[in-house]
Amino acid sequence: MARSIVILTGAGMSAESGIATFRDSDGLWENHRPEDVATPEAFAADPDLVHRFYNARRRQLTDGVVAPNAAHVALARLEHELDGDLLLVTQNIDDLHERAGSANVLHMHGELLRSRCRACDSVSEFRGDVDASTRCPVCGTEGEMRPHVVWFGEIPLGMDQIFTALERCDVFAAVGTSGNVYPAAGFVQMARAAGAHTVELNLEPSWVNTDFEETRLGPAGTVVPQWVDEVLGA
Ligand code: BJW
Repeated sequence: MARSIVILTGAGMSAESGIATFRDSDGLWENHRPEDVATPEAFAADPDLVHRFYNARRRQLTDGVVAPNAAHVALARLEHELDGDLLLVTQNIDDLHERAGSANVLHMHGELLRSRCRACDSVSEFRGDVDASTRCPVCGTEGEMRPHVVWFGEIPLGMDQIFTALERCDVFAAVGTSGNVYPAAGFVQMARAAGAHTVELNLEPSWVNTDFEETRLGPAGTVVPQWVDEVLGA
């Protein structure tokens, strides 16, 4: 029977690829307070600090060291072999889902390899460092480029498409996300209200774990391929 699946991924998805999560003890925000780097106000107050934070993370993506792990590969396989449709909504700004072969990926919190011009609102691919003197490749304005990411207080991307998919799905799975940040943390409730089966795959139960009908605990690189085998075998 054809099925409709929505998968939400978070930082835990990429942890085994060597990309730090946000809130774990060795996470990205051990060294940076969120309000210092992940708000529009922080960027306005200290653009150099924010550019340095994102430049370092961008270099990690482009220096050839990080690569998709078994969980990314399994979700790409699920998309291609499923008799039905799959929307992969990721909160991650890395490109590891695409590198693993996933095609229907929605980056609701933006993408690290793209930058946005605050003067003309264009979004351009940027693989190198960005700083206060970077020119917009579209309008030529200097000093108005910012990371194409969604900070606290900003509206996540693709919400209409996500809400429509959640209303129609019959399976909703969340992988490696702590359930701290909304609206993503509320997707499970929307999917359940629409009648979907809901499953959490995580190293530890998330803040919204009790909203899920099923939980599978373990590293994403182990539990996601097992779950995908079961879904495709069913
Ligand atoms: C493993 C693993 C392994 C480890 N295997 N698992 C009060 C109440 C409710 C909401 C609000 C409120 N006050 C304000 C709000 C809204 C606010 C919000 O949620 N604030 C909270 C702090 C309360 N949200 C917003 O402002 C959002 N916008 C918004 O709401 O607009 C209004 C609107 C919505 C909808 C329609 C229309 C209008 C914007 C949020 C933007 C978040 N941005 C960031 C930064 C992005 C750029 C960047 O990457 O730098 O997104 S913050 C950061 O958190 C990042 C992440 O995507 C996001 C979620 O983090 P994630 O992925 O869950 O990571 P961690 O570290 O928290 O968890 C890791 C998990 O992995 C853990 O569970 C581990 O167990 C697990 N793990 N290793 C499997 N090997």
